[in-house]
Amino acid sequence: MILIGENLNVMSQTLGPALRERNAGPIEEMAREETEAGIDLVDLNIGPARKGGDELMAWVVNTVQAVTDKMLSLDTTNLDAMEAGLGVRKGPVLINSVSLQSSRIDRGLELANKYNANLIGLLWSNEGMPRDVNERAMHTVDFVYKANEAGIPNERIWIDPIASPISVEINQVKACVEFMTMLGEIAPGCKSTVGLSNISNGAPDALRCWLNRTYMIMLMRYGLYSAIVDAFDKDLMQIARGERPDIVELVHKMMDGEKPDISSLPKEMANYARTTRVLMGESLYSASWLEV
Ligand code: THG
Repeated sequence: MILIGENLNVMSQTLGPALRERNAGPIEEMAREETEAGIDLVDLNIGPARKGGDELMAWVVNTVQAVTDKMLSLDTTNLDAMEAGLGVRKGPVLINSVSLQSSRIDRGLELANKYNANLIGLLWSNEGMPRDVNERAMHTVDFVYKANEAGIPNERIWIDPIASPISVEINQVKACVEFMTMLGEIAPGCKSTVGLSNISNGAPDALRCWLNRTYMIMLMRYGLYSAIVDAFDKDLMQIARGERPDIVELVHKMMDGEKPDISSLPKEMANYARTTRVLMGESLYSASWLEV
């Protein structure tokens, strides 16, 4: 699995001000720490950055590429900022992201072509969030067709089906898993990615990691290529690196219909088993799902 570190973002209470003040120290430190934690790409999330986004993105790219050799993922909806970052980038790069919205897709694809970049195809359209697995499939076909027409081969496209919080709708959680089973057929050669922490948005902080890790394992079963993750969740990193086959086996067997006796499992395994049941929609999500 290719891991994209989510931690360098403008929502952060320390990094937000550092970005606005062009204070390089905390930004460099975060890029170094994510690199040491073992991520493969550093996501540079400057948000919508409507004012001065171009100058900001160029500054972040320069700041970060001075301290890490990792591939960079430029995360903004502002395509002027995207182009400014691409213009100063000296190594491989991922455009995060290009959506299907008619106001964005042509320019986004043009940038990917011009700068020979990889790109995340975000399945967000003029109508907003896809409603189910069928809309995700339709949007993927559209996106890949347009990208190919613009000269971008499938190998450079990473499709993101858009994970959404379990606290909002379990059917959307299931739709992304189902989508993963179809992607290889719909778009051969395309890669995949997903923002894992989205799934636990709104859940109590101490419990978010269980949802993030378990969802990753479920998507891994159908070949998830990469994920945007919390670089400092050590257990998640270990699972992604194949160092916890015991947990992966438990979750995958449950997806195949096995029903382990959860009360007889050790606490850690029981947590994964309970979380799997919630993410499969077999038991209701509540903020105390681990206790049930
Ligand atoms: N798909 C793609 N790109 C994405 C997302 C996606 N980029 C943004 C987001 N989703 C992934 N990045 C984050 C970054 C931070 C958090 C979640 C997802 C997060 N942060 C904590 C919080 O808000 O509580 C802590 C913030 C902090 O202090 O660092 O949850 O889906 N293509």
